[in-house]
Amino acid sequence: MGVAHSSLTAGPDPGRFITLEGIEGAGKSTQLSALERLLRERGLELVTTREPGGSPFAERLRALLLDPHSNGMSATTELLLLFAARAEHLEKTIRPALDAGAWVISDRFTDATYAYQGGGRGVDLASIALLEDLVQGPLRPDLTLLFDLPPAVGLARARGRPGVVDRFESERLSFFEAARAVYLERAQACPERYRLLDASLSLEEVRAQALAATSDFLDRALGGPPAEPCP
Ligand code: T5A
Repeated sequence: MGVAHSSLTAGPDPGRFITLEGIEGAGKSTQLSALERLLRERGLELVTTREPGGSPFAERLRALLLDPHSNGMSATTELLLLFAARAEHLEKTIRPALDAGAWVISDRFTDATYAYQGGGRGVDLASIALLEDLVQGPLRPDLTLLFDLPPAVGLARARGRPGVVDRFESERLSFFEAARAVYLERAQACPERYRLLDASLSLEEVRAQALAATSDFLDRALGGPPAEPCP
């Protein structure tokens, strides 16, 4: 997916923020176009975006973060670069869209930091929470679709594609096992926000689950104000 794209006009309802999460090869990017179609068919203005990245400068930080030549970067440097990219992404793309009444779907957001840097790299989760508050204020996703599958299956899919294996994809299996565990813990702690999808199934079955979860959320969201976010 490229940098964010949109057509913005103010709507009467506040925009909602949807994130797609899961380990490598879970199928998030593949299913994004079906979700996009669903929202547009319901007449919603929509911005699709991704992390790391989603604004011009954040995309430059993404290139640094994914480059295999950046190996050896300390976990703290990686964490701060991710939140620097997120600050840009929020300021240049996400907040303007939500403020204009558009809906936003982001392929990854801060849950990925808890999973990869917290679970995978062992960064203290409280430090991540501090940066989250600093950079985001109270903003949290309204809905998170967690594409869950065994890391071995996801990695086989991701590494089976042509092209260079990026810095994260070349991590060991235990890194992704730890990331998955954090994702699942977070989803369990906040069932109001997360929808857990079985991403090990076929493309069509995963799509059906993603569309059903989003459709259900749409019905509730269009009928009332946003729910209180989990802390
Ligand atoms: N990161 C990111 C952090 O460490 N911390 C952070 O805070 C953030 C925001 C981003 C990297 O940055 C890290 C995490 C990532 O490692 P990326 O390239 O954007 O790098 O990584 P991903 O988002 O993981 O992208 P992937 O492409 O690997 O995963 P997707 O999008 O979940 O998978 P997708 O849709 O591209 O599918 C992968 C392959 O599997 C096939 C597809 O056709 C494709 O070939 N596939 C299926 N095959 C069979 N059955 C299905 N159900 C399938 N679904 C997809």
